[in-house]
Amino acid sequence: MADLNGISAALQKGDRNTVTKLVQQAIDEKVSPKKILEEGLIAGMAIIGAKFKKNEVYVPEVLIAARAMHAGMNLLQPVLTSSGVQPIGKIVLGTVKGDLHDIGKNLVGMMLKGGGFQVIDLGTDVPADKFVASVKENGKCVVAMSALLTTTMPQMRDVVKALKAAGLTAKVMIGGAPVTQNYADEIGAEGYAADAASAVDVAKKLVA
Ligand code: B1M
Repeated sequence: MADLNGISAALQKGDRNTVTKLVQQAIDEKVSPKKILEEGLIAGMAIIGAKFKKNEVYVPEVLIAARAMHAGMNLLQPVLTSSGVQPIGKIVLGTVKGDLHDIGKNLVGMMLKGGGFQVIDLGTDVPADKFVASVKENGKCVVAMSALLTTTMPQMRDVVKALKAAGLTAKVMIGGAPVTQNYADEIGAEGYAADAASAVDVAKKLVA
């Protein structure tokens, strides 16, 4: 019988072989892909996110859990697509222009995917016009920016301005080691998250 709790538990351990086996078994038993996603993969990732927030697990554990999540998602994706399950929102994610740090950004992306979002990852060193073009292309979405350098933080303000100048109403959330809630307020970004797990909560509020 399909073992959704087992999927969640294996994902938390970063055991991608077991995740793969149990997800395939659930698919074969015709369990709804939405149920496998929500009660297996997303449930496991939510627990990892909560533990990460409380410093009960660290970056390596989150990365191996995310790798297991990807293994499960790879099997689930075609079934999800054919059964019409929609993501809860779209996120255009990137590290701002001049900044090559992507470890935190990637973690945020993985947690957002784990939280049920579709993530369009523009990579690092992303100029304002690329964010703008992606929002135009993807329609309703949240723009999520990461910056690790005090010298690149001002790029976030430029992106907010560029979105406004282009007449786009996409909400913006920001994060990264030097970034603060005060800075988000100052530049008119609607959301700020201190870590990858909180980023999921903030993104959910912004699409609500
Ligand atoms: Co760079 N670097 N680095 N670096 N680097 C820092 C950031 C620095 C603090 C080191 C130091 O001096 N103590 C310093 C910045 C100083 C400052 O501006 N205040 C620094 C510097 C100066 C530089 C260079 C300028 C060095 C040089 O060349 N002279 C250079 C700049 C290159 C560039 O970007 N143009 C540079 C280069 C590099 C490497 C390429 C070597 C490498 C990056 C590799 C990579 O990312 N692929 C690197 C690294 C690894 C670091 C440190 C050591 C680690 C960063 C990291 O990945 N942390 C870092 C020192 C440190 O932080 N201890 C440092 C782990 C990661 C999980 O955390 O990214 O903070 P973090 O993400 C967190 C949160 O911030 C948050 O969630 C994540 C998970 O909880 N978060 C978000 C991040 N983005 C978010 C977005 C959100 C929400 C939350 O919403 C959208």
